[in-house]
Amino acid sequence: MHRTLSAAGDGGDGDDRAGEMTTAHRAASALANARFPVERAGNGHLCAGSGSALPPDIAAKVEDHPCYSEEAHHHFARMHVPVAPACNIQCHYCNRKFNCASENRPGVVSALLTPEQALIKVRAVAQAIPQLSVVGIAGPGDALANPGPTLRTCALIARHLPGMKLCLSTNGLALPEHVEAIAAAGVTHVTVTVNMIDPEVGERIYPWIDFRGKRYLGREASRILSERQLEGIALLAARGILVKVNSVLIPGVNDAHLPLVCRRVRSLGCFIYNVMPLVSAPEHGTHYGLAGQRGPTAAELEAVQRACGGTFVMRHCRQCRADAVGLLGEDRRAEFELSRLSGVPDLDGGPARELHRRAAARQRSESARARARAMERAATVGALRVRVAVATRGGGRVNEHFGHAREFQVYEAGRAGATLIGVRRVANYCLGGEAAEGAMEGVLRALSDCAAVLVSKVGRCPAERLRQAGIEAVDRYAFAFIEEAVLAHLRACADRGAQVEDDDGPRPPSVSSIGANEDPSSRQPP
Ligand code: CLF
Ligand code: SF4
Repeated sequence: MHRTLSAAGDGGDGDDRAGEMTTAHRAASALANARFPVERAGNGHLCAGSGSALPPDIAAKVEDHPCYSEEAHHHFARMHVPVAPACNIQCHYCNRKFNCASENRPGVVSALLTPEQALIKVRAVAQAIPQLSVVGIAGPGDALANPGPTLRTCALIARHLPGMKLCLSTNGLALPEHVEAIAAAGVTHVTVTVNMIDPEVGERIYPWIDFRGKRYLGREASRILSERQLEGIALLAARGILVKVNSVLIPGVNDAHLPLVCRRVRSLGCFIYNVMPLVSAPEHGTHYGLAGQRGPTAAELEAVQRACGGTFVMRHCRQCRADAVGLLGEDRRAEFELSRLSGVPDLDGGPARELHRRAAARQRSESARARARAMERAATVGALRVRVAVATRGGGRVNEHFGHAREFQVYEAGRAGATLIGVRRVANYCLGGEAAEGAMEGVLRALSDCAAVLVSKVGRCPAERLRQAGIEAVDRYAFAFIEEAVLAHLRACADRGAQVEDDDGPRPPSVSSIGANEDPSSRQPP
């Protein structure tokens, strides 16, 4: 089991991932950072806030994009419009579904939209959700295998909602010849899925591609695909479009290969790299699902992310559906089904978005000050490190009840700061006042490497179940900023003389959990 509370060696700090970089990786990193010098804040954020090292034009692209900035994802929402049904390749992990309401994975939608329908939906969402900052086209097929609908949708949104960011996701096969059209359509962010740079690995992922009117199989298909992907990434970067690369982690197929992929795409100007765990189950009907290919464990995912290194790697991806709506981790698509939208709204919600933007900026400044104060207090914890889960429903605060949480954000804290490790999805424990015992088992499994879970509220029964599993339920930081709370918990662990834990060692003693019914407004900031 991963250590939950541990002593780091010399140099152990809040972001020792950077210390794992090889010389070659440093060189690649230096090259990429020469183009996009990401601020390496102690908290591990890709940060475009005040004092950022990012050039202003890049900072403007990053600061409110929930996928390109970890911090922004607490405050800003995205939506996907499913206008791209076709695909020009086959991935062994893909089975697209166009009328599925239940599966929560990429390639799945409730209904396809025309570009005109997409515009109606975007305007409706923009009016209702002031956090909306970006509209993406992420399938359910490939955005650039459907260039007509994709580019027309972008043009319509750019014309009617000029401040909205436009984002595409593609497998990259048709990318090189579309870079200029993408830029002309106002697209500022493109994600390319790159699962390999070696055709020998690729032939275990892609059975075929369709390229210039011909079907290619096996290794030849992967060679062409890889060349096109890498060429497209370099062209995008040269054109000033921010590039994110997604890689699907497939245990036993490309897990050892992904650090090479990461280095290569970074050397070409990729801005941020995202390792996504394979989603594989027989009921999905994919080749891998039916063949029994498993997805990675949380520990395996984390190991590959660490091998890829540092703050370059995204940790907050939610593997969205192609019709997702809301904050990452939030699912509001049912509110905006086309059949519910009566006519085109007259307003685009611009004033409300601007108000939200200002409020978010104030919150982020306040959070940064709180983090700085908490880091000062945590500076003397020595080598102590602690891993905790956090229940949040947005705003960057510990503000979700334990029983309502559908996911937990897992942080690791040390004297140099708090770093997001990943997001663990769960079934929520509380169903209309009834406890779901099966869900509790899932939560305990998902948080088995955490010493504590920070929540806004927790009942006595679940708190006791957690305690028996060695996980402390802590509600004393309710409504505090997340990193402030995580660092305050680290400080509390140090203050009570927590013992360094090794794999066979004792669990830490319980940190006080103020009564579940206490009025949060009466609390002192941690
Ligand atoms: Fe959508 Fe992707 Fe644009 Fe984001 S999602 S097209 S970059 S606006 Fe984000 Fe969703 Fe992860 Fe994608 S959380 S799956 S990284
Ligand atoms: Fe499916 Fe995307 Fe692969 Fe096409 S590129 S087969 S849509 S996962």
